Amino acid sequence: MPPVFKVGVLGVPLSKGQPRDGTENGPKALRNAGIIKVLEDLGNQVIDHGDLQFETIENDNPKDKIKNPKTVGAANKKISDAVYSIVKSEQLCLTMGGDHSMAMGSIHGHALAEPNIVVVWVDAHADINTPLTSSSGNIHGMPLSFVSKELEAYVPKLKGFEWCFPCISVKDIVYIGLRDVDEGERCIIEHFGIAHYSMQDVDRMGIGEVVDKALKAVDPTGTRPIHLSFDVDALDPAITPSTGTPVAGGLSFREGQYIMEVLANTGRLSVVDIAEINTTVGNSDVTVKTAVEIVKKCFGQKRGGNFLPSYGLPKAN
Ligand code: 4U7
Ligand code: MN
Ligand code: MN
Ligand code: MN
Repeated sequence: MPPVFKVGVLGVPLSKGQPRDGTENGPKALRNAGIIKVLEDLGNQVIDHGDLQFETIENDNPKDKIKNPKTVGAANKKISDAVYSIVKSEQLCLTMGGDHSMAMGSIHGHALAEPNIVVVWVDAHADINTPLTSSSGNIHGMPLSFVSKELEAYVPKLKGFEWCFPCISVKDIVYIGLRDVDEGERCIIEHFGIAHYSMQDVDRMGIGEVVDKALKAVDPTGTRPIHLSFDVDALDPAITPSTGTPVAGGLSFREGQYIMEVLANTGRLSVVDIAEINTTVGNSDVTVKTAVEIVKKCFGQKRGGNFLPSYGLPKAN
C-alpha cells in the first residue's frame, strides 16, 4: 500500500536567533511527544533525518545591533543545505525548530529545490525586519528580509550570510495571524504590497474566507508548492504559552487546525516549519500537544475522520 506522504523530518535545535534559552529543545520535545509515530500512524512513510548540530561561534559579537550573526548565519546555511536535499529527494519536509530565524535557511533551501514556491507565514509577527529596522537585533524577527529579492537593497551584507541570496519575491508571501507588527515592517508590507491577513481580518471575515483569500492572493491558479512557516505564537497564548514572544488575542485551536487542513488539502504543501516552541517558558506540555495537533493536520489528519487505504470494512459473514 503506498504511503499517504513521504515525510522527511528534520530537527533544527536553534536558539541564537533570539535571546532566551529553550527554543533549542523544540525538536526533542516534539520527538518525546511521539511525533514520528504520530506521522506514521497517519499512513505516512517517515524518514527521520535526525537533528542538525550547530556550533556556537566564539566571539560572535553583535554587528551593529544584530545579535549572534555568525552563529545564526552558519546554522541557517546548514538548514538550507538539509532542506534542499530533502525536497530534492521528493520528500515533504517537516522542520522542527528552533527559533524562527530557521525559516531563512528553510525557505532558501526550499526555493533552490523548487523555484516556484509560495510562503504562507502564520505568526503574530511579520518577521520581515531588516537589520536596520529591527529594534531588538534578534534575527528571528528578520528571516523574510534576507530571502526577499525586493529587500536586497535594504539588507546590509553581513559576515556569515554570504551564502544567503534572495530567492523569493515579497509577492510570494502571505501572512495570517498578525497582531504585533513593527513600524518598519508595516512600512515594508504597505510599500511592497505584501498580502496579509491580521487578526482583525480573521475577526471580520472568519477563518474560512481568510484562508481562501490568502491562497488566492499568492497563487490564484492553485498550482505552486507551498512553504508553511508556522510560529506557535500565531495561536493564542492560552494554547501555546511556551514561547518567547507571546501576544494575546491569537488564533484559536480550531482556527489553527482549519488553516492546516486546508493547506494539506491543496496537496501542494511541501515544507512545514514549526518554530518558536520554548520549553523553558512555563510547563510546555500544552504547547507541545497543540503543536502536535497542528503537525497532524498538515500531514493528513482530518477532523472529519480518516481511514487508511489498507482499511477493509468488516463484513458480517
Ligand atoms: B518571532 C519583534 F520587536 N518584531 O523584531 C522583533 F516585537 O519569530 C519580535 O515571530 C519578533 O517570534 C518576533 O524583535 C519573532 C519585536
Ligand atoms: Mn512570532
Ligand atoms: Mn515568527
Ligand atoms: Mn516568538
